Amino acid sequence: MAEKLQPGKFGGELSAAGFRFGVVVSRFNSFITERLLAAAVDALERAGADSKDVDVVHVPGAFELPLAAKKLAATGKYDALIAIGCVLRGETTHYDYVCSETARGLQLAQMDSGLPIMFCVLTCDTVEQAINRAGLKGGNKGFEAGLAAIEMAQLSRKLRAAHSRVAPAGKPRRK
Ligand code: INI
Repeated sequence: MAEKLQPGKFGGELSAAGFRFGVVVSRFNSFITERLLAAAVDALERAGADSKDVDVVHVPGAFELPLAAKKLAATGKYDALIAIGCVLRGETTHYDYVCSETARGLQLAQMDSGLPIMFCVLTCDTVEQAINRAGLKGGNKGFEAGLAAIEMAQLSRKLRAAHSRVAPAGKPRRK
């Protein structure tokens, strides 16, 4: 059934059926990242994504997430990506560089490609803080990222459809 769009009111539902997702996950601090990954995939599949429509790519550390995400986006195969990492503060300033460049790189990849990329990178002072966000007191940020990916995939599809209805490619509608 054709979906009715109300002018100026768009939202993304939480059904993942028919969408394709890519998950990029860092092996650094894998005790945490594998729990985030399991929860993200669980969210996608519980919402109806087919397991063959969810690809998982591992990279060494969080710093490598942006390039892998950019390359996945360039395949044109996915409706949304999820980038998963865990950066823990150490004794030096290394943490700050890894955090800021990972966030900056992922946002750049997202804006350059136009593909939604979820930022599921924990940036914590302690292991305890990370554990709490990977399935303990603070819930699981991987599950939240899975839901956000579905919502953004849905929203992107709707906005694309709405845009192609009101403005044929290359002919922006004038007021
Ligand atoms: N990578 C992480 O994902 N988390 C960390 O906590 C971390 N620390 O603390 O060093 C980390 N470093 C590795 C980095 O992401 C790169 O893989 C490495 O520098 C090679 O480019």
